[in-house]
Amino acid sequence: SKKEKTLAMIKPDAVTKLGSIIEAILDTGFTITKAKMVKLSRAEAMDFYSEHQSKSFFNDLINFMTSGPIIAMEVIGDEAVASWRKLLGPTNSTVARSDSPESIRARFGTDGTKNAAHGSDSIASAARELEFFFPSSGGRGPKNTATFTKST
Ligand code: YYY
Ligand code: MG
Repeated sequence: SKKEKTLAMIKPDAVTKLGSIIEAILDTGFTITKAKMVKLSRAEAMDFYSEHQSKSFFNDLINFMTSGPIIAMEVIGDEAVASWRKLLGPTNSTVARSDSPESIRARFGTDGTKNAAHGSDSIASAARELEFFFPSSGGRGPKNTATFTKST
């Protein structure tokens, strides 16, 4: 069992479901080690999703991702990258509702763009995306780390 870190991000269509999504994350056995709510600027959203800049859906994606607050979390667990994406379900929430009805995107997402949450697609992406939201040169404010996990 190799522990990995991944970025779990709740998108604007599902921020009000924070409680239920945290419950699902903890019930799956993950530990949450960082959390932050922010509203992304267009430049920030375009940077975060730069791999998709040439795609036809890019503008819709950026409009959606800047439409309201998002909540970023660092999540740790066994094979967390793949395991969190499995819990997320298929990219398209409509597909998720038929193929993986218990998944986060099935339960809380809207459609092919508004799909409730994000998960890093590799260990390298996770490192980049965690640094995007939680820079290691952290600026001002409290510095002690904290974690929570489900007590069994
Ligand atoms: O990694 P994942 O989020 O499951 O999908 P990606 O292919 O990386 O696409 C990123 C993001 O873009 C997706 O979560 C929704 C949106 N999107 C879209 O609006 N339309 C598509 N046809 C594909 C993706
Ligand atoms: Mg992706």
